[in-house]
Amino acid sequence: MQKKWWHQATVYQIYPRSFMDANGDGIGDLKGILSKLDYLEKLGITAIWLSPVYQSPMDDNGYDISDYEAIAEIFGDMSDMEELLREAKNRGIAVIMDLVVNHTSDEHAWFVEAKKDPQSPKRDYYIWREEKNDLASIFGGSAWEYDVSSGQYYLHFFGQKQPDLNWENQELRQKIYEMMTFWIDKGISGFRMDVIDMIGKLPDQKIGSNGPKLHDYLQEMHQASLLDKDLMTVGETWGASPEIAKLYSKQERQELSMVFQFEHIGLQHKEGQSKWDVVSLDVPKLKQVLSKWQTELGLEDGWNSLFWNNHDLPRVLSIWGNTGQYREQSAKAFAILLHLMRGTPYIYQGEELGMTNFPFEHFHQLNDLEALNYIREAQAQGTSDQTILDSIRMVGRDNARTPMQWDSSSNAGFSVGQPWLPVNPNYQTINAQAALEDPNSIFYTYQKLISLRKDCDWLIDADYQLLETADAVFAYLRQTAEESYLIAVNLSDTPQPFSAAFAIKETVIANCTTPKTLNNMVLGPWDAFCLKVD
Ligand code: TEU
Ligand code: CA
Repeated sequence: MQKKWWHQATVYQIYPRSFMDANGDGIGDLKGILSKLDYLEKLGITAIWLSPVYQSPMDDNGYDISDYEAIAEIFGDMSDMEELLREAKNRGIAVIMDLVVNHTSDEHAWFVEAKKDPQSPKRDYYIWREEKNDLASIFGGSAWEYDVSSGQYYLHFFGQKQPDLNWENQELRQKIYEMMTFWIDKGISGFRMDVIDMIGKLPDQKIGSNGPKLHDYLQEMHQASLLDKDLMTVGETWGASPEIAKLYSKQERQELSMVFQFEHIGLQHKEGQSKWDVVSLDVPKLKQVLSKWQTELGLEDGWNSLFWNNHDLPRVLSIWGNTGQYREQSAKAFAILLHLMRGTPYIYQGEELGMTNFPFEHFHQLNDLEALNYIREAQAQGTSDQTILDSIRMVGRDNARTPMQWDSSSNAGFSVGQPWLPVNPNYQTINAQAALEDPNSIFYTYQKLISLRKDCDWLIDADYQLLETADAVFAYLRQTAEESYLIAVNLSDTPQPFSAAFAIKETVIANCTTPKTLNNMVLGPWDAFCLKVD
């Protein structure tokens, strides 16, 4: 394997609507991000993954693109984007853009033309059928929408305003590769590829993800736009197994740098049920899933992403951690546990402050179309409003999308206007200013982990071994020919016994007083440490 810059990178995800509002309209924007680059530089991150800022009617907050080469007016304009790329570069920060090419908005010029004129070559950029089958949209309801004017149905695996592109059309594929080159020429450092596992879909066979031509398309894309450019590409691949992950990310196959797979996130809900059927954390299962990925994606075999949060997921502290007495301790524990594994770590905005889910009380406080569709469907099936609200408070996507908490001034310093989503009422204590002033804050744990990632080759090279422990303890060993590191984390609110037959050489990082000996010790609630051992 050839070592690349992104093996040592830590990526920070920005959801632009909610990061920082510079012009007071209540919606985050590019100038807002520019004003916070110094903060990100201080945190030390290598790269920003910027959720979509392209022109869009914002039905799915920018994951419905109407022009791939224009910036949404609410976020700014192309010169703001160019300034962001320049200023990020000056601080040694790469910018990775979100590439949403499984679907466009129904307001994209291609779809407008396709719909208006069934004879147009653009018609075949999308997927039309005389009859619909029972394919379901991921956001609820049928995946087929009837178009009255042509008497045909078009496919949309997501919202009705997100028609799926037909990747079998070669002209369309070329258009996408050209668009990617347009952005690469502007100076971006790579792409996060939205639901990329779905571009090989075969709707008649009811195949959504992992269709037969998926990897052919990715190799074609690589040849057309990515070859020899030292970019970082990460595929959002919900249904990847380690075998599939190797197809995407083995270097010699020339597809993507890494996968972003969700097997551990699947533990948030009952097996075989929808995401809304939430269950509590099963630590032994978490150990099994994360360890499987650690051992199966070896150094020669591809590369994984490491994450707890993103803009589609609940805040990890609210679903698996402790948002009360042990909020800071559990936030640091999750950070230490994940960032010392093999892979590229991702931090979602506010995670470095220990932000939590929002205490939603009314449906009208919600914005996300996935949640709004769910409410309609669940009500129709007779589920009580309270049960629906409980699920949304746990796993609704708006939890991650409330405004970033910068300080204790009104609206958490996010905006002088009325924010598009309510600010979490805990902003008076949980905010960036308070974190920066406290040398023991979660922020500085992340800062330290990010700097370790840059400095320590063992984080990339060392192999991984899960240790036998009490159920609630997650402990693993990372070893190279020369060095051994022990990471031990108590994922519970109660003290846990721990014992390991190693001599301690030094402390790498810890959220607690580190022990003098590993022989029969006790880990306090949410204690976590990494020790160099012999
Ligand atoms: O997400 C893909 C996806 O499958 C999610 O919709 C997921 O099932 C759901 O959010 C879990 O709650 C990507 C983007 O990350 C998401 O924001 C977009 O809405 C979606 O694609 C459509 O572009
Ligand atoms: Ca704004």
